[in-house]
Amino acid sequence: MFKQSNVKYNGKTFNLEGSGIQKKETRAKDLAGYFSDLSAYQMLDPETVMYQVEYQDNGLAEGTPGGLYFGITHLYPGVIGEEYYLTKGHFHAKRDTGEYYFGLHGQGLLMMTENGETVLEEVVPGSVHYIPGNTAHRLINTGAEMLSVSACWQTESGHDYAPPEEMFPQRVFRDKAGKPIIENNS
Ligand code: PAN
Ligand code: ZN
Repeated sequence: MFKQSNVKYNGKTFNLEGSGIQKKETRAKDLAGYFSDLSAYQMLDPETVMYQVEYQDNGLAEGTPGGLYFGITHLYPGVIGEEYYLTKGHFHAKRDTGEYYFGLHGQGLLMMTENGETVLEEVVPGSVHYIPGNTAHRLINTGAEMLSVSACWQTESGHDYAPPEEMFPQRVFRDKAGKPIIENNS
């Protein structure tokens, strides 16, 4: 029997379409403590949507062994002070579970930190990124457009949103030439 998948990726809008698509928005008010320039952060409307994650509800409860989830993150472009917009970032609650990210649109960085060592991979359309287990990971939008990145992770993984300064010892700012620079947390 031939059957069509009930979810499709739209390559023009970079969105998922079909049945069972869930959407989760993260707003400025959800990111208290994540940016270094507190006064610039406080000037932002707390309701500003910073990023959206859409994912297929495949019926598996988080924690189910053996399954996978598929989702797409859309991170808006911008800076707070001179620090680029970013996702919260997290460890997986089940630490030793990895994840794949795949760049769809825009330009950014994938920050990965394990044991205090940070790697920043450039995310562009078509780039494939393996995030090993035990590694805190977040996206940073260094471009002028929406950064859209798909992800596939285990249903068992869960998310551990540890305090950002415990996960990431470095930050990415826009320099005077408009290019990303890395700085250590002070
Ligand atoms: C991604 C992230 C997504 C949003 O799907 O959950 O990019 O980032 P935060 O969860 O850090 O807010 C993923 O890594 N899942 O495991
Ligand atoms: Zn993850």
